[in-house]
Amino acid sequence: MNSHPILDKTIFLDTVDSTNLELKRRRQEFQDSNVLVVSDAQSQGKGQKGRRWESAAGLGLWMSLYLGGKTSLSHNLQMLSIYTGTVVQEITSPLINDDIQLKWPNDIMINSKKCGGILTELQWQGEAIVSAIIGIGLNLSHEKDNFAPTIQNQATSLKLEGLENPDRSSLIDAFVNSFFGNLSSLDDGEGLATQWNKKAYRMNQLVQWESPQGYFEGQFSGINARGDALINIDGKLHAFQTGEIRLTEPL
Ligand code: BT5
Repeated sequence: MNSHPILDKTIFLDTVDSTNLELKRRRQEFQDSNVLVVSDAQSQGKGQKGRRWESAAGLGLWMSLYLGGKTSLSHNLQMLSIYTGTVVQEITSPLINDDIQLKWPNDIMINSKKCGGILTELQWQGEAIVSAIIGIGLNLSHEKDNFAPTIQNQATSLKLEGLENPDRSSLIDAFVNSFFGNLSSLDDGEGLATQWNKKAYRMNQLVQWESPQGYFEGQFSGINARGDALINIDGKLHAFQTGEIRLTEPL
């Protein structure tokens, strides 16, 4: 791990298909730098597994961080997402009265509604990770009807949660300072897991769990030092690298 990696450049765009895609296209140009791209709007904001991320103009913080080779990337994808979630949690918590929670693997939750999401993608050369792109979407100024009807009951924004005037640029500054300032905590998987677990959504609660291995009900027991989700199913602890807690009411 480089002792003090820094952000080399920030690029502001009015609109783009996806800030993750923009960085992927421009990887040759950025080489081993660390670059942040922020866009007012995204026409094809991406979630995981080809899902769509609503990214209307001026309503949110839509940005992606490219980490070139200067920042040693010996970490797994899960831990980069986990770390990024704790950073977003930390910088947003002081702004509102409610608890901001982290839903495995990559959601920012307030009052059981989704306020943000993280999409981390790694670029490989053979066995080595050569760069990472971490996309962060955070809903800032949405009113309820700014969201598509299909997600109105499960999405929220900082404004809807009581922050009168969310300020995008101070959030960007806070994110960059905290992300690069605490990067060494990525080397301490146990510590990071402990920190994440304190803020975990549905911790120690019964959850419905959907994964490639099947559909389960069990008690969510946080994450381990690799960022795997731990689910207690019939008294036995299982570690999952993929899967999702279904966004339904508590059982
Ligand atoms: C995520 O995916 O939560 C990752 C979202 C990452 C978005 C950022 S924005 C900057 C960067 N550039 C990109 O193109 N992407 C990243 P996932 O867990 O798959 O959640 C997607 C699901 O969340 C959708 O299927 C909807 O149900 C819901 N959703 C879509 N837009 C939303 C929004 N703005 N707020 C809350 N929920 C939303």
